[in-house]
Amino acid sequence: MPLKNTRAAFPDGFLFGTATAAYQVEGSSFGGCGPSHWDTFAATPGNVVGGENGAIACGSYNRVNDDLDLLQAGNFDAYRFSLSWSRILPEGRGAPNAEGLDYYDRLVDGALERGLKPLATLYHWDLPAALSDLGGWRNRDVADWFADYSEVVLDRVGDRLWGVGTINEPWCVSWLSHFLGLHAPGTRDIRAAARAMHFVLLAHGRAMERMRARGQQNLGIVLNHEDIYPADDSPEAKAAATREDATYNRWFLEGVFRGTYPQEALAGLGPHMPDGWQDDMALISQKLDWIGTNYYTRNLIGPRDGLWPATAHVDGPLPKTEMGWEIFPEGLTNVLKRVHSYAGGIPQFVTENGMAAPDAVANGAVQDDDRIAYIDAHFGAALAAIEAGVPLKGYFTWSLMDNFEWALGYDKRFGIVRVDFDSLERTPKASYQALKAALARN
Ligand code: IFM
Repeated sequence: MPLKNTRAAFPDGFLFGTATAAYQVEGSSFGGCGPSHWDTFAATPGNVVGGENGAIACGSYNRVNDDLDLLQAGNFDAYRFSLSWSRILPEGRGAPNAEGLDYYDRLVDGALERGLKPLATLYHWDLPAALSDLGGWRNRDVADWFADYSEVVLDRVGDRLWGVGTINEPWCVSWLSHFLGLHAPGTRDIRAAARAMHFVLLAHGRAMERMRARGQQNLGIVLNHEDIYPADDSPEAKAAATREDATYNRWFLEGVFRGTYPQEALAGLGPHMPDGWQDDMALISQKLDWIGTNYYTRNLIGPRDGLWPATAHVDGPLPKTEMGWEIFPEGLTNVLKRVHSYAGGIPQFVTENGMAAPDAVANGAVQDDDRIAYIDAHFGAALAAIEAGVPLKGYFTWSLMDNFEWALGYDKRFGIVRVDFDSLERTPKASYQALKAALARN
């Protein structure tokens, strides 16, 4: 099944890539990587489906050239990957792990040799356990630890990176992990959440400042957004959707682009914020070179009895992915336009978009037409955003390959390449072949 929207439909120079994250693909047991809070969270019963973890994952640590070959053969232009803080600094600070830095050196050189632009994410969730012991994202010092780590990375590979993103999905780092408790460190505490919501952006700001001072180019951050709607016409549902939107979307957009936080979020988080947080907002809202948007779904929200924020997800009627997420491509257009209204003229990227699907294997092949249709529809939505004036410059499919889907273990497959988690063999799916054909440069 071919894609209707091909490279030819996009402006010249539009970048197509795929995205992965260190803990999800590398294998944290290889190469002198230190323990991260994901290793310990996963070792705690009940946190991850099947008691799984990222110790082996896709074994990319030992197969990075194979993975880069797949990207090159798939006609992609760029690779968005993350570096593991705990692989580079096993104690979070102090002496670097030479093997870990060598690995990223090989990764970056290997990408460039294949004509792929390396877009590095500095933090995609694998906080060193030693820093978690010190309070992790609840401790203001995390901003300096992160900035120091960013310098260790750039000392080694900064000269060859096409671009750098500081943090992936700060909502997940803070709210999902410290308020909802669904990701590491699994905390459910409003004071922890308020601090993490602020310190994750402070860490972004501190690292930006440090990277700018050394002349590093093309710096941004990756925010995740949902297109949020009231579940019905009632004033209660509207107010609940506004509260949800304030914590999920506006906190990060307003923080990064305006140096403010929304009142609807401060109504709950304000009493738990660290003293003097207002003084950090200029650093948090310094100039960016680009903004990344991760988009998967819309979210219908209704009210819930009880404590702030008193919101509840309401099951919607649209077809859903394996994650139970409604498929709503228009939401990508909406979200990109909204980001543009905050970000002005800076380049925008879809840094993640994709779907988990049941992926039946027949004669060793995966005919994932549902994923092809999803990607094609979202390409269409990206084109609609460009048509509407959004300076969208690239799109990264999540993900290059099936990988460790965090609390859902290896159950949910997002890859355009299938991974057999026993043999670690990679098999391109029909979606990979469809993208390869659509992205061919004629
Ligand atoms: O797998 C994750 C990724 O790490 C961050 N964004 C969403 C993806 C799918 O859940």
